[in-house]
Amino acid sequence: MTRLRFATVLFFLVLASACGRNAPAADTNAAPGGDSVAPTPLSVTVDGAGYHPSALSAPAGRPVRLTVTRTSEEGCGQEIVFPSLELRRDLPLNRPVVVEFTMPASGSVAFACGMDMMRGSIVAQ
Ligand SMILES: [Cu+2]
Repeated sequence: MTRLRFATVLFFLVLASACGRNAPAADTNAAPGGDSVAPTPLSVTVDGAGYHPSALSAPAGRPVRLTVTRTSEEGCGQEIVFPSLELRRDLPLNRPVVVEFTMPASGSVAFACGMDMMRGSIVAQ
């Protein structure tokens, strides 16, 4: 009989430990470690008159998330070109297009329409 009682106690002990999983929840709000940097959000619109604004700035050497929206059928803003980045994007009317890149350590990132008539730039600072 003592053997059975021992087995019963053991059974409940196992059961209790199996249920004892109230460990603190994983910290999902932990800040990302290291040097990951959130991109600088910038936005520009383009219409028949050009880019608005045409002069922007962003921290040197840091990532940029530039949203470009063409708001007019006038002009030739259907395409935006970033010569120094060898980057080219089509701009559908009223549809924001996101361009992500890293700012140079100094100088600026220029952008223009496909024919290099309308121009703008982002200065690294
Ligand atoms: Cu043009």
